[in-house]
Parts: sequence; C-alpha cells; structure tokens
Amino acid sequence: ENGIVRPKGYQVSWHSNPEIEKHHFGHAHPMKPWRLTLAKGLIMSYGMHAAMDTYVSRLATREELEDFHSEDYLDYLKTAKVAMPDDETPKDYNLGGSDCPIFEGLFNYCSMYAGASIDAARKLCNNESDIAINWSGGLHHAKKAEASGFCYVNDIVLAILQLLRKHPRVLYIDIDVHHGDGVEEAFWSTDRVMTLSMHKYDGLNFFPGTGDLDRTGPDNEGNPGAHHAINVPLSDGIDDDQYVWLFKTIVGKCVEKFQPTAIVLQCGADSLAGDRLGRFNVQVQGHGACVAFCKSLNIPLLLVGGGGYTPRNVARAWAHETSIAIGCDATLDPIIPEHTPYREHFRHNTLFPTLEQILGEPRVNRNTKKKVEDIVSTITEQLRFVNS
Ligand code: ZLS
Ligand code: CA
Ligand code: ZN
Repeated sequence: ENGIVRPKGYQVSWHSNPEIEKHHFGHAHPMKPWRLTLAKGLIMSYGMHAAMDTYVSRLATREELEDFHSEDYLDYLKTAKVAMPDDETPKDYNLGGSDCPIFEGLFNYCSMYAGASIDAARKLCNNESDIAINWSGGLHHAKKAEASGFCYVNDIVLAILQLLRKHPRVLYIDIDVHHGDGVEEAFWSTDRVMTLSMHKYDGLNFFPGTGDLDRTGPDNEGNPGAHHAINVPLSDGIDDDQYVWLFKTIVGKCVEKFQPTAIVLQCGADSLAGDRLGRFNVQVQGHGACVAFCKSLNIPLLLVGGGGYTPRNVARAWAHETSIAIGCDATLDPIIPEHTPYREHFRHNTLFPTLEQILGEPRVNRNTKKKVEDIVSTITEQLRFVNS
C-alpha cells in the first residue's frame, strides 16, 4: 500500500489498544479518546502499520502501577463510584471534579494506557526497537497520589522508571502546550533524568500555573537533581520558525551537556494551531520537525501522545510523526487517502492545512525575537551547572 516498505535494520514498535478509544470523559469534556481512533484510521489508511511491529497493549499490573503511585490512591481509583461532575469541585485525590471525572471503566483506561507505555519502554530496553510509540499515553500531570488535568496515572513516569533499569540517563522532552509538571516533580531529586518542557506560561492564568524559566529544580544542599529541570515558558501565537528553532537549539544543548542514553518525547498535539485549548500557531510540519530532530540524534526514542483537543489535527500530527519514525514521510502523499475512515472529519483533504485553513485568521504572535533569544541564553547559563 502506498509503496511503504519496512526499512532494514530499523525497528519501530507501535503500542495501542482499541479498548482505550471507547472510554468517555463525558459529553462536554475536551479530552476525547476517540481522537485515537481517528489517528489510527489515518495511520492505517497510509499502510504504515505494515512498516512497524504492532502490539495490542495489555493492562499494567498493580505492581507496575505501584512503581510510582501510592497504594491508597490506586485503591481509590479502582473502586471509586462513577461520579460525573455535578459541580466543579473535585473530591478525594482531586478526582470527580470536572477536569478529572470518574467515568465508566476509568481504572481499565488508566491501566491500559500505562501498560502500553511500559511495554514500549521495555522494547527500547531490550534493543527490540529503535523507536517505540504509544499515542494513548503522555499523561504528564498525574502525581503519586493525585489526579490532575485529565491525567490519572502517569504513564511517562512509569516508562522512564523502566528505562532507568537499563539506561544511566534519560532525557524527557515535552511539547504539549501545558507544563509537564508531574514528570518534572517525580524526578526532582535525581540527576539521572533531565526534564525539558515547552509550554504556554502566563503565571496562574494558564494551567497548571507552573513552569517558569527560573524553575530548574530545588537546589537545596546535596540535591543531585538540582538544575535538571528545564522550562521554556512561551506566549500565545508562537509560530513554526520560532518553535522549531527553540526546540533544536535547546534540545541540542541539553543532549550535548547531559548525554542521555534514551529520550522520551511527549508529543501533546494541543500545541498545534487551532487547538480547542491551546494558544499556539505551530503547524503539523513544525510539530513533526521536533520528532524528526529527536530521531536524527540516533538515541533510543519513546514517543507518547498527550493533549490535543481538535481531533482532526491530532490525527494529522500523530500520523505524520508516525511516518517520520518509520522514515516514509518524504514519500507520503499529503492528500489524505480516499478510503480513510471518517475522512469527512478532516475538513481539508491534506495532512498539512495552511494556517488560514485552520484558523481563518492566525493568532497574533506575542513572542518577540528578543524574548525567544533571552530564553536560550538563560537556559545556556543554567546548563553550565549540569555535568554528565
Ligand atoms: O496537558 O484550568 C483548569 C482548572 C480549572 C478551570 C477549568 N475548570 C473546569 C476546572 C478548574 C482550573 N484545568 C485545565 C486542565 C488542562 C489539562 C491539560 C491536559 C494535558 O493536555 C495533558 C493531557 C483545563 N483547561 C480547560 C479545561 N480544563 C476544561 C475545558 C472545558 C471543560 C468542560 C468539561 C470540563 C468542564 C466543562 C472542562 C475543562
Ligand atoms: Ca509542555
Ligand atoms: Zn496539554
């Protein structure tokens, strides 16, 4: 199909499970697991599944979840009575409010996306794949004993803990429009994980309200994790040129300094233009260029999903990024194949709609050249404290 061939000696594994896609957070909720169905349909209509090792993911075991989460939180998560929000107020463990409702099958949903990320990490540890993909994961806000921002179990932390069994140093990179606070906090005290998040930051006005440029980890005496959290706070409307320049410059410096032996890239698609919750002007091309740059480093790479609240754009980005992982992006027809399921949902028949097609009128870019350059010089200074 479409002339896609499996590249010799280069393995990509794809971890998914159609059961995950069937869960519903509730009618008005922005998180729609169904976007994964749309993405999968597009990936398969291009024939990309034939170029990957595909796995139907399994449930994470209780023991695996306890690698990060507390027993009492997991007990509660497993037995909580379905409580769709009647008011805004969350209850125990921040569950049951409007951001993190307790919906039908919640514990299965969490165990399944976590199982997929854990399996993907193990493929990398065993050298059974060069790039492992779990688009259903990337739920970066979940804490040890607390749900937060549509995230209940932190599959990224669980995957990184797997990688740390084999890998001395893991670089975590997060291009979701929100700050990757849960992952940052989990590895606050170790110098074996460096976390780097790019996000919209506007003090407490944008969720979760953390991720200022100065936040590089608690530098109390003797904390080896000090200086290993890097944050790139951005304003509304950032475009591909600025975003990709920042990404390559900063990731390049982090890799040079920290010398990671594995990379986890959270590909939250809410940083794309036209996202229901996001505020940026990043396009599928720019978002994908971040994935391509990570691939070019030739370090074992785990790709996870994350946010993304305009399903057609999520599907475009993750299909394009799957093609980059496989190495067939250059030969892919940008016209969405006729037989793609739900093709009418894409509105425009291309993988790469223009900003005008996406937005009508682009959002004003509030990121000045000076501000973007200042971010790089500050981070360059911060990295002087990191020794590999
Ligand atoms: O990074 O901003 C908040 C918290 C609130 C405001 C919104 N109300 C509902 C609750 C209290 C302070 N929450 C954010 C969470 C964003 C999580 C991003 C996750 C990720 O992309 C990784 C997966 C937020 N922003 C927007 C909403 N919540 C939100 C918008 C619309 C709705 C519908 C359902 C629920 C209530 C009406 C809701 C939440
Ligand atoms: Ca981010
Ligand atoms: Zn997000």
